[in-house]
Amino acid sequence: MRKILFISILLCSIFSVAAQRNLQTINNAWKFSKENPNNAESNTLDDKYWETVNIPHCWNADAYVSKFYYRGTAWYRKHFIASKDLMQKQVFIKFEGINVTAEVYLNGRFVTKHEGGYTAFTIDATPFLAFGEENLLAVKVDNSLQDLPPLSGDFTMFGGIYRDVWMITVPKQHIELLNAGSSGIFIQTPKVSAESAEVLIKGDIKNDAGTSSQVKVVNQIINPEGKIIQTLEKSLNLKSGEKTSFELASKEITRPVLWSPESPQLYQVKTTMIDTKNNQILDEISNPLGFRWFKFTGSDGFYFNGKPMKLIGICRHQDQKPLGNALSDEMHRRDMQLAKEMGANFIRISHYPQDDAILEQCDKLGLIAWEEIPIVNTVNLSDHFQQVCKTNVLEMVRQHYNHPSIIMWGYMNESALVTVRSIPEKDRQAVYDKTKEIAENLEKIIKIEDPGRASTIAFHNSQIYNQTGLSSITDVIGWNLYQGWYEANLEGFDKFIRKENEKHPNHSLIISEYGAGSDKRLHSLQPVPFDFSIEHQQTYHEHYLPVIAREKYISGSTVWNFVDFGSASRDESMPMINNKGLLYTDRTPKDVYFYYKAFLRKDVPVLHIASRDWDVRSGVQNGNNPVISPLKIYSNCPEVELFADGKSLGKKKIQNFTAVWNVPFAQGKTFFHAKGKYVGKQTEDGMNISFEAIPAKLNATNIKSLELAVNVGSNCAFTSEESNKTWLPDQAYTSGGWGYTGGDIFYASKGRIGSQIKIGGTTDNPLYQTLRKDITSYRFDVPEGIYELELLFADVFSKTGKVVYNLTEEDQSFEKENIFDIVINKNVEVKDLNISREFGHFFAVKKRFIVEVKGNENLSIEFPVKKGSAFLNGIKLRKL
Ligand code: GCB
Ligand code: CA
Repeated sequence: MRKILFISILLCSIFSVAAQRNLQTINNAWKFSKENPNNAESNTLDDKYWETVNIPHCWNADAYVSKFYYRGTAWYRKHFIASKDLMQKQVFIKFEGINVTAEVYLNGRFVTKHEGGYTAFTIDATPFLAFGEENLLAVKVDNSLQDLPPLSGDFTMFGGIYRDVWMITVPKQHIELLNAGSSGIFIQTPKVSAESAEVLIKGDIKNDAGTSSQVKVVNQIINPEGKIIQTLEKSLNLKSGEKTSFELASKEITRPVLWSPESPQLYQVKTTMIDTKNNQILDEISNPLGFRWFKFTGSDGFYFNGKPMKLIGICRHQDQKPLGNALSDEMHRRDMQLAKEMGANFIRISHYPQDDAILEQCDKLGLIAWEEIPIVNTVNLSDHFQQVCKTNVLEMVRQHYNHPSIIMWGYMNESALVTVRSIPEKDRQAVYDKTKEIAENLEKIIKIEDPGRASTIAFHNSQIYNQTGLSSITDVIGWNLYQGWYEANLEGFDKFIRKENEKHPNHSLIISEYGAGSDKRLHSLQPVPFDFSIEHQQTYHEHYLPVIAREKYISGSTVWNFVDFGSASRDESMPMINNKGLLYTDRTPKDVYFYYKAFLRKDVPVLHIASRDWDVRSGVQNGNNPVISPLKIYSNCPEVELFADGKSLGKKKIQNFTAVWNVPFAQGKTFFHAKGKYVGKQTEDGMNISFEAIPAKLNATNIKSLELAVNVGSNCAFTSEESNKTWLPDQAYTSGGWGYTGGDIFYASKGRIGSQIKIGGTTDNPLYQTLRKDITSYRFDVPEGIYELELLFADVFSKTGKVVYNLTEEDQSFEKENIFDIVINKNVEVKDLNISREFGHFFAVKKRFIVEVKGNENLSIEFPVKKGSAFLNGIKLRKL
């Protein structure tokens, strides 16, 4: 103990810490304006009335309200004092991320322009600063569509300075800070096995002083226990203004502690620059180091540290409603924690480089990572476009070079999607050629920069990538597959990927995306693709995951998407949100998250009553019979017993980490409790479910307290978030009961129930998006009395634009004028109703009527057609 103390005192006295690197955020109290005044960069401009904001900042709250969110320029200004002491120093400012382009000015003078919204950049502020005085840092930010990636994409292009800004102050002699936003130090493990490893450390140092100096670069390799195991050093003479590279190889490290998802053991490399004259520390930084190796194969899948491993994980976007992309570091870290807890060992950082906090967490928690730049959907032919791609790849690789979690660099996602769909055929070949040229050039850069990692790109379900040769460029290819969602059946997935492997046995494959949308408000006992029910999403994942786990040639997979994310141009059930997440935007896990957890976690018991997404239920009841409704459990226990209000409903074997009980529900609340044993450990879960029983036959007694609401034209029950009212799935009329007669469920295109277009004037989109067309009548066999009747309409019979990311060949491309009457018990209540003319297309219309039902005439609403089709989107009946 005494000895250690002595040494550390000694170290301090040898390497004086007087002149070290100073790092601090400059995030608070920036001025912000979208007014774009002239001279916005100038010190004389008065910004007193500008909004005061903190970084991370995003200006696009409007992207949760409208697809026409603000995409343009805005200014940020930061006033700060640069102290006189800094005069002897070199001062840098690092911007971790500004979307999409940034022009930086200091004290009115132009410093730099950075293009690309997802990589960091650093400026040397020194020559622009006024020491001992107030300075002005002004940044013009532009998130409009420009000649750089991404040209399009199924995600919101949130604008702003949305990641941290740092001020980094160092002595005149320092580790290089202007190398593509990197740390300036690059660590490789050219040899690594369980027996031994070697480390290669490269870097640049810089002398910004007017005189030359003699320095020493000392690199300490520190093991996970904090012990220095090797010190590599080199003396260098630095002339004034000179930048010098160094390269140091370690001696053999025997039996290195390996980094892996189960045991993410990290070494550190501490790089210290010392002034030889006085032994003072000039500059010092630490970088992570991990010992691991891996191999992708076409037929055998993936190997990590010499052993087969299935990569199973997530894709992740960087936003969170309502903040846009302006997340704090702890929010990023929380997401990685949630992924790790689920049992993921892999993440595709999609579709662009993300915050350093993400990579830091991947290293620490043991999440193997794929990171990529955002060439999405298509490319431009310009040299400028390609140049930005190259710069962004270089920045990504250099900035995140030292993270052992990263094993793969990617650079394209579905790069032919828009090319195929939206570029005229005669121009397409040129775009394919350019896409390939860009891919080949980026591939070269990656292999020169970082020969130790694999390269990859992701494709959509099309043979165009094989035909154009794009699938032969990278080490690994990713397939984004949505059979059972955008295409008809789930098994199409198994067939497609098996065939790919047969045709191209040497392609190393990852299922880089697969997923299905879900909306907590929608529930179905007969789920179908594209109904956005919670149940269909569960069915989808319960099919895909076992196939991925079973097929040996599949190296791994990443779910699309970990969290519901912002996509302003998307409509569907939750406009402006892509709801394929395993978690909601606020990071509450959906039940299906626990399917993954049960499947993946072997170290802890998992038992989850999968009804948090469906704890308010309803169903149609015949007489006094209980209503049967399924209750699902996700668990890794072999067997589970379920109890309802303390009474056992029996034990069930768990299959595919799932068991379903058909539970007899009665009106009211039931407490469910489940018990199991996992590797000798007891585990349990409990929750309340409330149930509303809706009578199949209506009579004078049960009608009194009833508000009967039906989601016409849908297989799903819909619960409004605002009123908590549930609209039952539609049903056909039978004598003595209630339901529709005539007509069909409306499909916007093959396999897509309802319309996918946003409905104006409501937040209950799914209720209005589904409808019954050519309906003859809706009937309720009810006793006499006075009723309030509510009819819901939205005319969706209109041409709509091509929504390219919808991955469908078909669009809603019909147009039809619809005129019909509303006749209630033979009385024409509304004549020649033309919804679209009166209210516009895709607009929610609710009509209420007070009707009297006499004797035993019952209630019948008819829709005689004058032109086009009659239709009905929802109906509600209440006795007064
Ligand atoms: C894809 C895209 C991704 C979309 C996803 C979807 O294939 O790569 O950006 O968000 O599909 O949900 O449609
Ligand atoms: Ca409906």
